[in-house]
Amino acid sequence: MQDIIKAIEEASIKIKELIETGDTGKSEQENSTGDTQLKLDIASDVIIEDIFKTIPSIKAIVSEEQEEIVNLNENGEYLIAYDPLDGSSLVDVNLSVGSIYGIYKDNFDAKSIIASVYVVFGPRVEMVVAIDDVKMYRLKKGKFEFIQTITLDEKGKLNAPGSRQNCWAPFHKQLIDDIFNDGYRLRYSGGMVPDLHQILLKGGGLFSYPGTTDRPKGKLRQLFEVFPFAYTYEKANGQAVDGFKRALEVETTHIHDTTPCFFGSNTEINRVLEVYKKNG
Ligand code: FDP
Repeated sequence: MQDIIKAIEEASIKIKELIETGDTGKSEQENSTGDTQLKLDIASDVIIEDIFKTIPSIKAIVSEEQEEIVNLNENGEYLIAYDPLDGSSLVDVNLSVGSIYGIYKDNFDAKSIIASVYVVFGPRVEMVVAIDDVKMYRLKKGKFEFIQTITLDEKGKLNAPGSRQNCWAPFHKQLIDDIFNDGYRLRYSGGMVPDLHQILLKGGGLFSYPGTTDRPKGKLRQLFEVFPFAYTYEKANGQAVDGFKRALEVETTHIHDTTPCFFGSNTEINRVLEVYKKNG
């Protein structure tokens, strides 16, 4: 596992350089979800794959930017699903973006996730590693230095409601309105990594990306985005659900499957579960 964390650190230093100097334009290609890939998405994917290929303990990898699983070492122990540069369309407006890594054993599914890492590229570069607990490191002079352990409070103050509001179910709209009416503040940049990082570091709140009339199964990808952050939130004493059950109980039938998802501290997630149980 330490080799994998080192590999992620190495890749992140290169991706930071790429973000600072690379072309933010579109490529000619689409990924399997139908998003037009940016040149930065493709270049960061290559950086990560090239480094993971040198690690003997990795059995196979799958990237959000690629159609298929790439088998690396038959006797390797770990499977890694990663989103090389989540929110990459925000680089041209100079907002924060991130990489997400889910580390699995045996299968690419929720039951098999054993660790998760994400890296935020903002004014600073920070890496958050969830194994038994959740530890944050910051890049300083070329090295990642331990900063703090992250734990969520029981209740937070932030509300980050994703997706198209005109496609929300009326009960979902009511839930979000009620949360704002209770005094929560809106915090939503459109980058999942910095938005979830903010809620983790400010003690709590709610990030939601529900099923909508245009996307009944949500937008966020299970293996690359939802399960890794669900693992992190649970290890930080928070919760992650699909509206009805733990996100880490959602079944995966295809590596690029999506799911509705809600991440937050206990008070807000219990509120989501109650409303969805009544209406869903
Ligand atoms: P993006 O499309 O820019 O890659 O991964 C999908 C994602 O960004 C998340 O980072 C972000 O939270 C979400 O989409 C934003 O979607 P909406 O604009 O639909 O809320």
